[in-house]
Amino acid sequence: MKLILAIVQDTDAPGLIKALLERGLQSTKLASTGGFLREGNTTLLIGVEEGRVEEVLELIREKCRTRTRLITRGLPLSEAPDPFLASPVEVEVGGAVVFVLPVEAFYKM
Ligand code: 2BA
Repeated sequence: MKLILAIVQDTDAPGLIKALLERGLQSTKLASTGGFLREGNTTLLIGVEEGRVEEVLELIREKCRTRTRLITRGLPLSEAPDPFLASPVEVEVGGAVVFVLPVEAFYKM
């Protein structure tokens, strides 16, 4: 068995969870926050048999879109010594960041 840990954008999570459910795949949704943007994202825990990992990865690819976010880092424009330092920077986020972990044991008690 494998544990797939998928960090996805909040807007993509419902569609992905639904698609997993339609294939009989269970998931647990955790509210998480990205360390860089410090914005909410969703972490899904998906436990699957090894033979279904590719199927899950394919669904993630299908349901999670790459988006660009404009961020302004540092001082507010009015306080910046050089306005260019405060100009927005484009950052690409997602589709998904995925870890596939081995599961030593799985119990439902
Ligand atoms: P964040 O940490 O908020 O990062 C959002 C996006 O900002 C990243 O998208 C990446 O494109 C960009 N980014 C991150 N750190 C950067 C830096 N030092 N300089 C410039 N740009 C930077 P993704 O790579 O798609 O990551 C989306 C989210 O997945 C991340 O949100 C974080 O929550 C998680 N993540 C990504 N890599 C991870 C890792 N190695 N371990 C744990 N979580 C990770």
